[in-house]
Amino acid sequence: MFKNLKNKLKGFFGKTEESKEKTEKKEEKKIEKAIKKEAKKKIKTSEKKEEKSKETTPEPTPEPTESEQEPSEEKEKTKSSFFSKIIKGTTTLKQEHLDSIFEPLEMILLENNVNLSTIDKIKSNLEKDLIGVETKKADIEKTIRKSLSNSIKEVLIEPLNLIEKIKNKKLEPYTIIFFGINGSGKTTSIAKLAHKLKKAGIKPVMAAADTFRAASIEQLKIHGKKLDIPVIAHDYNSDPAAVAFDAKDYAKKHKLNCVLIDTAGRMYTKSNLMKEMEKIIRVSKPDLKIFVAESITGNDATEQAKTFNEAVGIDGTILTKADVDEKGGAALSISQVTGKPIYFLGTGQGYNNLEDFKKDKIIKNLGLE
Ligand SMILES: Nc1nc2c(ncn2[C@@H]2O[C@H](COP(=O)(O)OP(=O)(O)OP(=O)(O)O)[C@@H](O)[C@H]2O)c(=O)[nH]1
Ligand SMILES: [Mg+2]
Repeated sequence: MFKNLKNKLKGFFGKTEESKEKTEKKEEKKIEKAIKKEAKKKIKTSEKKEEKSKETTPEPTPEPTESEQEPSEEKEKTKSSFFSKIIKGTTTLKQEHLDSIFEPLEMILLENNVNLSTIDKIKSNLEKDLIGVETKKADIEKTIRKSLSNSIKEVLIEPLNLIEKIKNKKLEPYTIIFFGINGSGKTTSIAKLAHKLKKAGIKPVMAAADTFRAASIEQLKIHGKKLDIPVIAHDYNSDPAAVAFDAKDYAKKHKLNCVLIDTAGRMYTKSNLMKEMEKIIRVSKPDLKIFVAESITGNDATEQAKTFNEAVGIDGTILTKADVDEKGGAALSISQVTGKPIYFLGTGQGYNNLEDFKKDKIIKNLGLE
């Protein structure tokens, strides 16, 4: 995840590195020239002395060739780096400095699926953090890097410890419902989470409340068999709300701690399907409503999160297929747009490929630590 965004940010900051190298080389050249000039002068004065003693007319001092001339101020300007163009010596950062810094950064973020409102939020965080700050030219890269890292951390939302929350619910089983568009990774994520919970000493049950898609019930039953976790199912085309209700009932009777409800993939634009979703929620009274989205779909995933949130209210997101997403902007955008945490990242097809969402890890993946 973030491979592309990380490289772009590296390039953005790398410009100062490049400039450091250039400046050093320039300095070396200057010294070399100064030594050569000094040597020439010495030769000339000794020649002059010789000539004077011979009482002949001295030769005119030759003009330095173009390559020997000191670089003009204009040349210095065009050669200077992106950041050093903005900062001279020690500078107190102002809005216009921030605007120049943000212009290329905005392009990088846009190209990597960060949506506009999230970019605005990062920008305003950067402004809050940097305007009025006194920085030296030599420290500017570090200052901006740190501030960008803080700005992104402010946009990302980490969840509370889900395992603790489930364990702390004593009287009733903790109920989680999963929804999202077709093929986003709901069923696989439920199986991965069930496996994680079981490893943590929690006893889950899975509810096959996708009674619509062919083979969906068998798919969940296969996971249940492999993981040795019970699955509650009715027939195809039966009422999904009734399946969820029965699974909860089964959990209570068998003293299981957690119910994981799978639902059919639905387009958020279909109002009848969203109404059905509302009914399942009303009947199962979940503690947590998890929206499942594919990270690779970028701004589409962000748009879905917004619409699902408005329709049924989401408590958090699982972002799947992060293993095949090189951009990663959806993680930033979905957090910002919904104001709800990302619980997990799906990082592959195996049962262990469900990573806790940690801000520090994201910052590390972005190369911004
Ligand atoms: N690489 C990768 N593949 C994943 C991940 N999560 C799910 N998949 C794959 O995505 C495909 C769809 O996953 P499902 O879990 O069936 O998706 P769904 O949302 O339940 O699909 P519907 O029930 O048809 O709406 C499967 O081939 C999964 O193996 C992930 O994190 N990484
Ligand atoms: Mg499914």
